[in-house]
Amino acid sequence: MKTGRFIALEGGEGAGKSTQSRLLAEALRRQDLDVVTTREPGGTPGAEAIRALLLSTEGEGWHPRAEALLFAAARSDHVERLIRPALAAGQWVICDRFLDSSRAYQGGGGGLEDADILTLHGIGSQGLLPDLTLLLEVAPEIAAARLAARDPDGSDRIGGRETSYHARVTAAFARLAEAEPARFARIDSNGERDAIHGRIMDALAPLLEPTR
Ligand code: T5A
Repeated sequence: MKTGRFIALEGGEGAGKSTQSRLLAEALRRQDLDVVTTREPGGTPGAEAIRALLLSTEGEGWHPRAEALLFAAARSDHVERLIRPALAAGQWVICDRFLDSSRAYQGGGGGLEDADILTLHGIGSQGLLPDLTLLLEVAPEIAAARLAARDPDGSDRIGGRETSYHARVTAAFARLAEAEPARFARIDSNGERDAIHGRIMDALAPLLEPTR
């Protein structure tokens, strides 16, 4: 069976994940690779419906455990219906957020046990992991300035959280990357888009080598 490559981009809000996903997909397509871009929560109709529930500002909000279940359910549908079939067809899947967002946000930010989040991932997605996880790391004030420039008064249920929550998320991402250096590449994501893209292509070089 042909197998593609699975690349996830992770990091806090405003780190530039969507921007860099797009630039990466364009670069890989220029190398004649078959590329699918997708995102979490979302990526399939069912998972996008769950995304709408998660991001809604109506009602009482979700407890971290309920949130973790919803993210895992969305991911399960996404993996089953989009990611695994694309990989089996030999496509490169570039995913804006994946499992490590649950580990950093619901775990690091929300206080859930990492083992519990991994258990949910085992049940929902049979433990699928990316071949490479690009952790985009940016100074908080730079991320905040980017988000303010894009959307001066925007805030949703998930994004609109206090500074200490985001600090815990950032620290959790760093711990995850330190624990699995073979799966993670930490990308300095301050500065210009093209310079960051260059760092990402450098990190991806070992994966591209066998396909040339
Ligand atoms: N979540 C998600 C969980 O809690 N658990 C989970 O399991 C999962 C999967 C998702 C929320 O859900 C949470 C995490 C999030 O809180 P979202 O709307 O998808 O919400 O939020 P983000 O993924 O964070 O998306 P953002 O758009 O906010 O951030 P990005 O994608 O990192 O940044 P991007 O590329 O959109 O850039 C932001 C702005 O900055 C500009 C862009 O043009 C854009 O305007 N920009 C730059 N400007 C200057 N220099 C650069 N180098 C720039 N790069 C980008």
